[in-house]
Amino acid sequence: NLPTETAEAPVTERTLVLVKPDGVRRGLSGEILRRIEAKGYTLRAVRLLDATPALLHKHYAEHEGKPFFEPLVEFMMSGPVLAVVAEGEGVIPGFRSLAGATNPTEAAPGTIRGDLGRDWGTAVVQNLVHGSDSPESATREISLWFPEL
Ligand code: IDP
Repeated sequence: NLPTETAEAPVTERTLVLVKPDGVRRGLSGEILRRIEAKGYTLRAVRLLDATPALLHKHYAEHEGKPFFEPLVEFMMSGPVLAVVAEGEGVIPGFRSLAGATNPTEAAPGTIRGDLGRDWGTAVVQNLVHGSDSPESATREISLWFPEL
C-alpha cells in the first residue's frame, strides 16, 4: 500500500495562535479552532488565560513605542485570551493565510478576519486572532505562552 496523502512527515512545524479577547467575547473560539482543524492542522496545546502586562510586553516587543502599543496591550487584557499551539507542515504561513489581512475591513472573504471581523472604530484594530509570522517568532512566542512545551 502507498502511504496516505495525509500522513505527516516526522518534523512538523508549530505556530502560536491567539484568539484575542474580542474573539473569545463574541463566542468565536470554537469557530476559529474549527477552521484550523478543518484545514488539516493539529491542535497541540490550548489554554484560556488572562494575559499579564509582562507577557504582553514581551509578546508585542516589536511594537513598543508605536501609537497603538498601549491600546493594544489594554485590549489584550480586556478579557481572556485563548492560546493555541497548532502543528502541521506549513502551518506558520498557512495560519496567516487563514487569518487574512491585519485590517478586517480589507481582509478577504473566506478568511477569519474577513468573514468574522469588522472595524469597530477603536484605537486598536480588533481582529480576532494572532498568528506567528516566522519560525523564529513561533519558537519565541510558544515559549512565552507555553513555557512547559
Ligand atoms: P498581525 O497581527 O496581522 O501580524 P501586526 O502588525 O503584528 O499585525 O500588529 C499586531 C496587532 O496590532 C494587530 O493584529 C492589530 O491588532 C494591531 N495593529 C497593528 N497595526 C495597527 C494600526 O495601525 N492601528 C491600530 N492597531 C494596529
